[in-house]
Amino acid sequence: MTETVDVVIIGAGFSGLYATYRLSKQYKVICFEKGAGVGGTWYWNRYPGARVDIQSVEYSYSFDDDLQQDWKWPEYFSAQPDLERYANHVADRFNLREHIRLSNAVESLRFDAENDLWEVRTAAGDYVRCRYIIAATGALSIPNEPPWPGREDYQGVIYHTTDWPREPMDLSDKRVGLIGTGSTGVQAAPILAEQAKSLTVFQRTPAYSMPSGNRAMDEEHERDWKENYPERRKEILNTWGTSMVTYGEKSAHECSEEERTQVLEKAWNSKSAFQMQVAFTDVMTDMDANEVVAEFIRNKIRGIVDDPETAERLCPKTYPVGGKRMCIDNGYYQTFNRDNVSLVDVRSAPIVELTKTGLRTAEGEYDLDIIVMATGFDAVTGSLMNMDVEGIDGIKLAEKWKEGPTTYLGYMIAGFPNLLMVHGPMTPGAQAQMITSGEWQVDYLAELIDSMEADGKTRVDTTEEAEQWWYEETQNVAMHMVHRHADSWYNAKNIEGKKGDFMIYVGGFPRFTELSRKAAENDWEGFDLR
Ligand code: NA7
Repeated sequence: MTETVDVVIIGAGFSGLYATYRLSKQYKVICFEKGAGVGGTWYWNRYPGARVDIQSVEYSYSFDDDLQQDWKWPEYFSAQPDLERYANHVADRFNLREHIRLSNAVESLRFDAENDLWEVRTAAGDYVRCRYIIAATGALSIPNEPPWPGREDYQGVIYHTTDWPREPMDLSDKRVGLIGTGSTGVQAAPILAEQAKSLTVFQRTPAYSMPSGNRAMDEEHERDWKENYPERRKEILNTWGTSMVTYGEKSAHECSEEERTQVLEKAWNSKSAFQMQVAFTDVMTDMDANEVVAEFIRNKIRGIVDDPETAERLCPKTYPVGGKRMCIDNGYYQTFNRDNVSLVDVRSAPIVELTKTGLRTAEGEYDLDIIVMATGFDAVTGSLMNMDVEGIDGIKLAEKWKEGPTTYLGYMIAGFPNLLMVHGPMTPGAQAQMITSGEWQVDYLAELIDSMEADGKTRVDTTEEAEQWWYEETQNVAMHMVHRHADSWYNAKNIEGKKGDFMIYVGGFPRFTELSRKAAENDWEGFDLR
């Protein structure tokens, strides 16, 4: 039997859940989710230490005041189980489950241009026709596992952090190897070090990280936020990263040594990585100003880590602060003072292969019972590219994007009408706090659908000119930012062979929303409505 609905939403993560809530009020909606539960990122990522790196009072939904007043976050920075519990609570509280089909990954999408309908086929055998697709497929869902040879010979166990088993594991007699020191590796290392017999951290590029200062939520802090939510949520939308910061008013160059230290000490203890990036007016645009912050962090590392050689190896020196995601940790650098932890530099001596008993780098062999890959993701485009998506005239998305993605404002792809994306390529992505910025994008797309319905339109596409304009804006804005001096998943340089254009819009959330609003107010300029 063929079902026909108005909207198919792909993904029941935080954006997909909100899209389901928002759109099911007026339209017939189905939300397909690959996982067996809701929560997206917070359903999958259950590795030891998994925790949000933005304060939970901010990293939470704003759409319903009763929800934000009722919900109690146990800690400043919630751990994965609390975030998953929150996602489930929202699904239950707003009766979203009647629209959601779990363990049901979308495999293919085909546009039927005669009828302006999408045909959706899923792994569980569902076949649905719908007028609109909202792809809330997540920026970080397809794991990146470098193709080292010898994997089949290795007799231990390999886990990518995003596929961590649900059952508790006893690591007390295990020699664990952790590859990768991004946000994930930095969170996992302290816990793995406590639980395992030994931990060897294989580091290619050291992270800049600052202490989260996480602790149990104190009542005063919670009350203060709950009393001021309406104004704070508005204010957040006007910040560069949709997260509360106090903008520095001076350039780093204008400050005395003493002033610099004062400002940076305050930022270091602010519980916000974004605060380090705005401590001075020019941290993210001027490499010399950035270096002031970088050296401050290096000195912190030198002060924490006992062994000077290890400390120096942990100091990032090849890219600017904030050029890739700055980490916020719970005792990461202190971990290297433990007797059972060692650090191996795989920049100078890369990993060559996995062996029967562990792995081999260009300099030596390491025996490991478990290898933990905290090696990141085929980010931003991976999840959509993994589906078979066919637009007008049989054009395949994988073909269109083979050199890298192009989109209009991150919402649409020319030749793929009525396919709308949340956190799509060339949106601010993780350069903004993703729940609030996701809600904003869902509201924008809902407004587009509502206006089409009101005007009797059945098709919205975009043009290659509009895509080209947004491509240039995205690349140009990055050329003014220090991000251009770092290889990261923002510019696809984390995956070998990718072109290296910016896939994340680093011009700040306010500029992104301003340009989005301008398009809407200009009769949906750049969108081709029929
Ligand atoms: P990231 O930030 O992409 O980090 C991946 C890490 O894995 C990073 O340290 C990489 O080193 C390392 N990596 C990747 N490939 C290799 C190879 N071949 N050899 C050695 N090391 C490697 O992913 P995360 O999961 O930590 O964080 C993703 C996002 O989650 C984060 O941005 C936040 O938004 C939350 P590299 O730096 O590439 O040299």
